[in-house]
Amino acid sequence: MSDTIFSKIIKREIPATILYEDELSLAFRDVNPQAPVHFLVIPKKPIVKLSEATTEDQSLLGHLLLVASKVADQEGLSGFRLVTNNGAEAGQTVFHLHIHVLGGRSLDWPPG
Ligand code: D5M
Repeated sequence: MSDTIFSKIIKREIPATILYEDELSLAFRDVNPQAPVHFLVIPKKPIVKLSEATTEDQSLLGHLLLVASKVADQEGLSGFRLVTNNGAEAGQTVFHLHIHVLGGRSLDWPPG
């Protein structure tokens, strides 16, 4: 996988507002927020998209969900939404797996 903007954020080659980091993951604010609180949770492992994850990544994927919930709590969110765009057709623009976490306003359903 070639370097994406997110691997540059992991390596601190470009700035980001980092909310949480551990050995497996990073959470930082989305540069183009779609809600009052909008951050991304990414694995440090460069998985291109969810459909390229394997059973080897099972515990890592669970870890990302728990990080999303922990940081949402840190951000004062009780209700929040997780979104993962898988592939260009679904709106994915950065090809390093990421979970959007959105909250701080009421969210419509179904999404667009
Ligand atoms: O979402 C990719 C998301 O990544 C999109 O909401 C903007 C965000 N983004 C892009 N570049 C940056 C930087 N440099 N910092 C923070 N956030 C960024 P997708 O699901 O792929 O459409």
